[in-house]
Amino acid sequence: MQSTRETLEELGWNDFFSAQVTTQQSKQCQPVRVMAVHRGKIAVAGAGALRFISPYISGAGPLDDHPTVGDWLLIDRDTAETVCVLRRMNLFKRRAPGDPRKEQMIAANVDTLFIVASCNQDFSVARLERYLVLAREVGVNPAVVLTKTDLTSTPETFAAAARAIQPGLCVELINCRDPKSVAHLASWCGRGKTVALLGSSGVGKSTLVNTLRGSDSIATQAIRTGDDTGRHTTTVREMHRLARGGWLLDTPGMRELQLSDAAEGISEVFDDFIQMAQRCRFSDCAHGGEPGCAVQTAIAAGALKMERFGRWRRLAAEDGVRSARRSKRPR
Ligand SMILES: Nc1nc2c(ncn2[C@@H]2O[C@H](COP(=O)(O)OP(=O)(O)OP(=O)(O)O)[C@@H](O)[C@H]2O)c(=O)[nH]1
Ligand SMILES: [Mg+2]
Ligand SMILES: [Zn+2]
Repeated sequence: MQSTRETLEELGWNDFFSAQVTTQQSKQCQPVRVMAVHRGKIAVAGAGALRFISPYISGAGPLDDHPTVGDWLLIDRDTAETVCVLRRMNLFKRRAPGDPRKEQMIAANVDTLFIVASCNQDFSVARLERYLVLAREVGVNPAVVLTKTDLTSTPETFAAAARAIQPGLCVELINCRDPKSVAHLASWCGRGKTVALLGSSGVGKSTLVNTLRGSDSIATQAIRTGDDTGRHTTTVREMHRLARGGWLLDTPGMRELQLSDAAEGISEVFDDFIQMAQRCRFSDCAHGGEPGCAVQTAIAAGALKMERFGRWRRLAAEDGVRSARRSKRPR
């Protein structure tokens, strides 16, 4: 029989979380991790079996106080009511689709992010950059996982485009359906570690999780032939266990990833532009044709790419507008 501590550690428990629990709380409460978020209920696992509880916390305030997948909660030993969400190592959020004033939590307490995209006509550098900005902002180590290498004769072209986004970025090429091709990805996901998979619908997130687990328990579905986009098959954010002990967090494909308050992430991913902009003559240079603009000079000389400049401006403008709008909101 393994101890409670060992069971919790397999779920990702560590000193960061245990240090937050008071002696009083440890008598009355037990820690559990949110394994899945369903409509109106959450699945949690701890020292006991998996069970479903209400996501409701009495007295909870803003969105961040509520549980999301990957969270550690303290629940009452008698009533199973959630007492609190423990402070997170990290939290992935985005602007809620359809309502830019709201945020949506994606996942918490993630060790590695797999940014999943496929080697087909749905591939987009701009989209990869958005996910990468999110990972840098949140402070979680990312790897770009490019799928469907079996369906293209030029997988390296896709990999090169992804690698060009940021020096040192880890880019993996795989066929999700082939156990041999995906096996090495399991090394990111050791005992108690959580790897979250984010990406558009149809890129193969669930297929990858199934193959790594040697199972077909998660539903997958063929993509549309016209434009290679997916059919939004996965609807639940859910953690899946690997035999060797780690966790893969499968998520529903995102139509759009609208970032919120991501200035730091943007400046990390576009560090080449940030560095160059420091050499512009005017400190408030908008790089739109001002005299002495180092950015435009570098673009003209071919040292920086025009398309990348456009994407950087778009992300920065989007983030600036959002952050300004938010800071005006009454608290
Ligand atoms: N040939 C090939 N097909 C793949 C690969 N990865 C996924 N597929 C297929 O692509 C389709 C979509 O895969 P899913 O795993 O459902 O995609 P998903 O990212 O989970 O999509 P959502 O749940 O909608 O977000 C399925 O028919 C898979 O069999 C791959 O590497 N090669
Ligand atoms: Mg899926
Ligand atoms: Zn400039």
